[in-house]
Amino acid sequence: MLGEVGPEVLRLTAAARFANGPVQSDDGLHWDVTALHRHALDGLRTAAARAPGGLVSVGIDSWAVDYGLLRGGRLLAEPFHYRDEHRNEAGPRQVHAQVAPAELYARTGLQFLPFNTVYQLASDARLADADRLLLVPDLLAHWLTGAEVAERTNASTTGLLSVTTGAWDDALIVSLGLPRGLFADLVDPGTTIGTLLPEVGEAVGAPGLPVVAVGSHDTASAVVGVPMSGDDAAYISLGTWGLVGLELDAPVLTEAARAANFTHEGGVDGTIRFLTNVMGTWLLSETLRTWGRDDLGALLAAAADVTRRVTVFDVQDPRFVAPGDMPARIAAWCDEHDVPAPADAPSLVRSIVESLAAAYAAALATAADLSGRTIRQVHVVGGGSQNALLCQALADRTGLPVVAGPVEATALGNVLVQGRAAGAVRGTLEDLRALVVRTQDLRRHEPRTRAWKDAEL
Ligand code: LRH
Repeated sequence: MLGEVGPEVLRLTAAARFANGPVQSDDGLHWDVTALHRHALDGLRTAAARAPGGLVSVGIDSWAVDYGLLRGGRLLAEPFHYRDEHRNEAGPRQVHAQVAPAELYARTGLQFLPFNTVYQLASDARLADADRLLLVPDLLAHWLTGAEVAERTNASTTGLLSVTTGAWDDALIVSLGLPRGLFADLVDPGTTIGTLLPEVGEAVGAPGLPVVAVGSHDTASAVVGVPMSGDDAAYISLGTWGLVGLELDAPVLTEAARAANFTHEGGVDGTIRFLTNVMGTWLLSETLRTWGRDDLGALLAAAADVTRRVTVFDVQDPRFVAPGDMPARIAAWCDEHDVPAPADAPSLVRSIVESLAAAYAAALATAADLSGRTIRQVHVVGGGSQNALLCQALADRTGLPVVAGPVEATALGNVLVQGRAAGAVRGTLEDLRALVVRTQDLRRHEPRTRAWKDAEL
């Protein structure tokens, strides 16, 4: 994405878009990060050619938890993909035999997700050959600059960072038998990681371009781009996941928070994302993939016309995490729970939408209970914010206004942090978000029910 940032300007144009799917190999599910790197360089070349006064900097973000293992600066193999059912079974068992889940939570504040980096490492045979671990954005930054760093927001998703100090938890790393030298020095968003290696700068037409750390965890950048203010707003960063929660400045490390699986991920400017991972648009995209269709808009329009009551199923059932035939899995869930399975495509899509909205409403209620905050407004950002049927269902189920947008919150959060580092904009997150409000298209969905929690969940 090419971004333009100034005191009254915040604009993005896409320089390149490309697919990014899992690749199945004998030893498990992988990412094709080499292809991502190639596409990213193509995008950078296009952006550099289009930027009127040349590029000022580049910042990298991606999904969290996944990593490349290197030896002597070279990647040993394509990174594993976190949606691998088999790997996700083995890791937690091994780690919990060494350190109890309650202790992990007390030290790191991280929700239990079977694919947190700490669990993936426990079952990674390549570890013995590696001398460096870099999370995906850090790996790309390494290829661009030669530097090896660990950007702090994304590092917080490894399960190896202390929630109290924000530093690597050395004692935990040692007690899990992991080599401390594997983990690079931490850097904060806004820091310059390095400049493009001469051959990279030549190839993309931007010699000497600085690579600046941003919230390299996509959700950290997305939350920078949430047009919220005050402490009564909640957000849902809605992509393949629905990341539902609040921004806090102090952790809530209670047993209730652990039981509800609420996490404390590191945010930009030392903020804490107190949220839980709920299923996201993955259910819809895998359903369409199974059907061989790509007309989500038409299906949502048909789903909006469904007047029969549809089944609300548990979108958090682990069976929905891995790639596969979602319509069959949803039907199996309904059979097992003695409820009617949706009979046709529009009903199934409506059932997914209502089930997601119900899960988000429940997670918002839990976030409010656990933090003691009152939620008066819900922001939905990311690709899923374009799903008006879902946003309205959420407004109706919570009884709260839902503000949808921006769609590209992650890219906006990324360029805002770069813009601030370059001195093009100033201020706190509150100021950056005010710029989002002044410049971006937002859509408001008013609730059609009376009050919070009145709606049937
Ligand atoms: C969203 C996301 C989320 C993580 C998951 C692995 O893209 O980064 O915040 O939990 O991917």
